[in-house]
Amino acid sequence: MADDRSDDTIGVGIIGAGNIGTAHTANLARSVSGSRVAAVFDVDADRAATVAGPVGARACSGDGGIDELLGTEGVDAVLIASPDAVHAEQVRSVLAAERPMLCEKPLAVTDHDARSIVDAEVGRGRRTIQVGFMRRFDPGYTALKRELGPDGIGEPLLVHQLHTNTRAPYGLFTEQTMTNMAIHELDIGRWLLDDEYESVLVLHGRPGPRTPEGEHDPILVILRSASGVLVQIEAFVNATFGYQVACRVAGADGQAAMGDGAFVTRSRSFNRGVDVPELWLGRFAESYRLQLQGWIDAIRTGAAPPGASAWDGYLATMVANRAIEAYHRGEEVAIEVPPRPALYDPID
Ligand code: ISE
Repeated sequence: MADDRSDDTIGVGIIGAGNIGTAHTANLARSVSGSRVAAVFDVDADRAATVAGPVGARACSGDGGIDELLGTEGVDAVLIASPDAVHAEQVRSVLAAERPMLCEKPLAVTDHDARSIVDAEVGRGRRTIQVGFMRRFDPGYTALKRELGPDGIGEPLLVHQLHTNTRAPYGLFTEQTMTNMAIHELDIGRWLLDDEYESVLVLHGRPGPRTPEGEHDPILVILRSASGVLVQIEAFVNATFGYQVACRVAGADGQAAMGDGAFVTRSRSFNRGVDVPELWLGRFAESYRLQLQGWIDAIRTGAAPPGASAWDGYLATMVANRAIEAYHRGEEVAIEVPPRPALYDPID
């Protein structure tokens, strides 16, 4: 039960009962050991109740915002799965309430907000924020990363990343393509290469037929890393055929590619093919579960959060904003990465 303190499980308060909040709730309640869902907040009271009810959690809504959730007994940690625009403000409240948190990407929409979160965490002297870049836990991406380097394909020279969404349910805004969708690619590129970006250029061609006036889709985001690797991202939001993520790295001694994961290839009636998922929840189901398990285990053992840090979240947001600038200016824009605070030094 939500307020049963007789065990040592971590009680999680979920903020946001939409698609991803619902998926995280089910995972924490059923597939992640050492956790339970203590409370669920949503601005829509019915939605909060629908998600909280089946897992025996308290449903919170109403004028107090997330204060009721933060004040609920047994909320030891918080998972932020609300709309992007309110992440920064909620992260600050959870920091003030001194709870460890997993914040869905993006950490914040603006550089200024993301940086102020980093500064607040540094001021507290302890890492308590993890950002939901779940691909870092994906068996496909982790296998791809192992291929890079002297024992695999040699020095990486070029990275091609492909990312499609079936549709844009809340409207298509090119700036949002950067901060909500392509931001996964920006993060995974840095992580794969262990490198920072130095410049970004955004190209667009003829917009697809479902693109609103003044916006662009698909787009190409082209980055150059500090060590000289080119990273090219194809981001297509209204791709209609389904959800797809793929990555190919060309190295000095070979190439490594990662596609859709282990989907079944079906041969029938003189035809061979695979199903394409509609959404990311299926493609990345195992990554979401592993991400949550790692987060909960770290809280239980007092270890630092194992995934993307607030610093990684800040850099992803900062680079997405330089990409927005490059898109509007129609030219290559320099990316300046400030010195990393010692709090985020890698732990061996
Ligand atoms: C969505 O917002 C996500 O966060 C998914 O992880 C991503 O793959 C998708 O393209 C985004 O639209």
